[in-house]
Amino acid sequence: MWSLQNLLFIICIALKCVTCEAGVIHVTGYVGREVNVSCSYDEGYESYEKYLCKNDCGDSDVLITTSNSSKNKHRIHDDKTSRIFTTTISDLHSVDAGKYWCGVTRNGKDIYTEVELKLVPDSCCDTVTKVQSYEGYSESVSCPYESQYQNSLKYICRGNQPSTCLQQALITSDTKQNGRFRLDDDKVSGTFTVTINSLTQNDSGSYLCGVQRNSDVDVFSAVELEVKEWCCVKSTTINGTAGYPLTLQCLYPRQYRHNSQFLCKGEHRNNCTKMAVSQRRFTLQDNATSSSFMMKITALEADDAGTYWCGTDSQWRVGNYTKIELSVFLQHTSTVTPGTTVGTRIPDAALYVVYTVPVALLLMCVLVIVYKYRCLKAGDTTSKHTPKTKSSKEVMGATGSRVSLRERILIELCVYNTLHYK
Ligand SMILES: *[C@@H]1O[C@H](CO)[C@@H](O)[C@H](O)[C@H]1NC(C)=O
Ligand SMILES: *[C@@H]1O[C@H](CO)[C@@H](O)[C@H](O)[C@H]1NC(C)=O
Ligand SMILES: *[C@@H]1O[C@H](CO)[C@@H](O)[C@H](O)[C@H]1NC(C)=O
Ligand SMILES: *[C@@H]1O[C@H](CO)[C@@H](O)[C@H](O)[C@H]1NC(C)=O
Ligand SMILES: *[C@@H]1O[C@H](CO)[C@@H](O)[C@H](O)[C@H]1NC(C)=O
Ligand SMILES: *[C@@H]1O[C@H](CO)[C@@H](O)[C@H](O)[C@H]1NC(C)=O
Ligand SMILES: CC(=O)N[C@H]1CO[C@H](CO)[C@@H](O)[C@@H]1O
Repeated sequence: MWSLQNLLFIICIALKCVTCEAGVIHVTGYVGREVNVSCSYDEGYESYEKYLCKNDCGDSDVLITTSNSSKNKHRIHDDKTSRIFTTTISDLHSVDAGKYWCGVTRNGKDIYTEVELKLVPDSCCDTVTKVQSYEGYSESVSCPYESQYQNSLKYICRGNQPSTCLQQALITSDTKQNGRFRLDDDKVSGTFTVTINSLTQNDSGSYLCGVQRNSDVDVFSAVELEVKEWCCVKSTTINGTAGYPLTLQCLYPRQYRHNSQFLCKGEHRNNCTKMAVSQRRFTLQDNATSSSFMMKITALEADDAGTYWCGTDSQWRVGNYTKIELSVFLQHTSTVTPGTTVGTRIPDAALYVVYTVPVALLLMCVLVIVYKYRCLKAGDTTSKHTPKTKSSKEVMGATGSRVSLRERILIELCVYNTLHYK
C-alpha cells in the first residue's frame, strides 16, 4: 500500500516534470518573523510569471505569483536585472516549515527549484555565560567563535532575539568603537571581546554575541551581565549612644593598603561629603594587620547619625567599599536614625521625655484634677440651690474649702512630679 502510494507520487512528480535545476535551496527562518526565499532563473525568462508553491505544486498549492504580488502573508518581488525573484513569507509558524518550489511558468513544463524551509525559535541560547561587575567599572565580555568565521562580521546586541540582533547591534567589528563599547577581534584565538566602560545598573541584562553567516542564520552565544550597585559591596548598621565614643571600622582588601583612605557622609555615595579628619572629635587610624582603618569619634552627637561611606580609593573605582548606617541613641529615649533629618528628630526626643512618664502617674493626676473640679462644682451648686440628694450634701459637708486646698497641693505636687520626672 505504501509503495503504491509512493509510486503514484513519483509518477505524479514525473508527470509534473519537476526538476531541480540548481539543487535544493536551504532557508532558515525564525518563528514569528519573516523569511526571504530567493530563487534565480536563467536569462530569457525575465518577462515570465514566477511563483512559489508547496507540496506537489497543484493549482491550489500555489501560494503567490508575480501576477498578483501580495497575498495573505506572502509577497513576491522579481528583480529582473539580477534575475532573482524573492518571496517573503511573514508571520512564520511551525506549519510553514518544509518543502517549497520556486516556479517559472512557461509553455509546456514549468521550471522548478526545490526549497527546504527550516524554522528555529527566535531565542537564544541553552547555555548562558554569566558576567558580574560593579557600577563604574569596565567589563569585558568574551565571545568565542569557530575558526571558519575568522573573517565574518561580529557584533553584539542586547536581549536574546537573534532575528533583530544585527540591526540593533551596539557595536560591530566594522565600527570597533562606539561610545562606551569597544570590540576587539582576536582571530588567532577565535574570540572577539566587547568591552563596556563606565558600567551602570542599566547595563545589566542579556546580550547576544553574533557572527554573521551569508548562507544561513547567524551564529549566536548568550551572555548575562549583572552590574551590581556600588553600595552593595558591603553594608553595616551601627548603633551608638550620644555622649559616648564610637569607632567606625572600614575594612579594605590587602592589596589596596597603600591607597589613600577616606570616609564620607551622605545619603548618596556619589555626592557625600568627606569627613574632615582635622575636626577635633574625629581621628583616623590605620590598622594594617587587620586590613582596616578606623574612624574614632570621641563623643557621639545626634548630628553624627546618618549614612557613611568608606573605602580606599577616592576615584570610587576599585577596592572594597563599606556603607555604614549609624543610628545615635539619646540615652534610652529616642533614636536618631539615618535617612531622617536630625533637626526634626531632636524636638521629637524632647517631647518623648515629657510624654513618656509612667502612664499610671499621669492618670492619677488627671483623676485627681477631675475629681477636684467636680467637687468644686458640686460645692458651688449646693451653695446656691437646695441640695437634691443626701449624698451630695454629705460630700459637701465632709470636704468643704479645706479639702479643696489639700487637693490643690496634691495636684501641684502631681504636676511638679510629672514635669520633673526623668
Ligand atoms: C527580505 O527582503 C527585503 C527586501 O530586500 C528586506 O527588506 C527584508 O529585510 C528581508 N527580510 C529578511 C528576514 O531578511
Ligand atoms: C490579487 O489578490 C487579491 C487578494 O487575494 C484579490 O482581491 C485580487 O483580486 C487579486 N488580483 C488579481 C489581478 O488577481
Ligand atoms: C536606563 O535605561 C532606560 C531604558 O532602558 C532609559 O530610559 C534610562 O534613561 C536609562 N538610565 C540611565 C541612567 O542611563
Ligand atoms: C540598633 O537598634 C535597632 C533599634 O533599636 C535594633 O533593631 C537593631 O538591632 C540595633 N542594631 C545593632 C547592630 O545593635
Ligand atoms: C546626590 O545624588 C542623588 C542621586 O545620586 C540625588 O538624588 C541627590 O539629590 C543628590 N544630593 C545632592 C545634595 O546633590
Ligand atoms: C589591629 O587589629 C588587630 C586585629 O584585629 C588587633 O589585635 C590590634 O589590637 C589592632 N591594633 C590597633 C592599634 O588597633
Ligand atoms: C569589588 C572588589 O574589589 N572586591 C574585593 C573585595 O575584597 C576582596 C578581598 O578582600 C577581593 O577578593 C574582592 O575582589
